[in-house]
Amino acid sequence: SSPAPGAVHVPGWLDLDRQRELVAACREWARGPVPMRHTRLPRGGVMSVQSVCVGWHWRPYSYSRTALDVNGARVADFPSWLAELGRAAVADAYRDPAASAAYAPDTALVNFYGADAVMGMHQDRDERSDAPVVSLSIGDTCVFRFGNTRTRTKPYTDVELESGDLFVFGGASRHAYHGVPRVRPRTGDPATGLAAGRLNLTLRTTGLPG
Ligand code: MD5
Ligand code: FE
Repeated sequence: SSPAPGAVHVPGWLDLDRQRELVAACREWARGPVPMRHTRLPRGGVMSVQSVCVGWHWRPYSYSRTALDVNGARVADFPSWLAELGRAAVADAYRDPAASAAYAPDTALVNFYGADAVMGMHQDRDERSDAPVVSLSIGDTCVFRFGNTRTRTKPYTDVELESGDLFVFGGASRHAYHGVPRVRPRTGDPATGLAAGRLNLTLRTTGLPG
């Protein structure tokens, strides 16, 4: 379904095997070269979500190859299979072969939400590209709050994102405010390999050279 122009929600897009593969890959990335951690905010806060990056390292509010705010290591390379998964996601969401063939994500942000983790309303503005963002959810269901491009408040639409769901944010939705006000504990299937919590992978195009 499409809650706004350019935004497409495809429930159950990832089968259980694919979810298990992604959980296993995220476990490896979480170990290093840059460990998964709570990102520190410039004003001294710490995000309740834990994150690890692939391809490019995101810190508030820029991308780099090395994680100078964590351990100084270079992040893991962005694998070609992940770009291929992104193209398949865009193809299925938009049903537009040209849009999917041109899709070349170069970074993934992996977010892990424990039972009490939340993400406040924000825009994703650090990418120098208008390419869509591909979001994949595994584990516990969450409430995803999909807002507007002007304010972090109403109007917004709350959408339940379940394990296996795909969401693609492009076009006019690319710069909408959004957040995760709550996770629904123990709603996920441990057969994904995730005993508890929610995992979200977002594939993005930084627009940065090389
Ligand atoms: C999540 N992550 O569920 C979300 C999925 C983040 C973040 O928000 O920045 O790590 S990405 C949702 C997204 C991306 C780009 C645009 C819009 C939503 N949108 O217009 O609503 O952990
Ligand atoms: Fe975001």
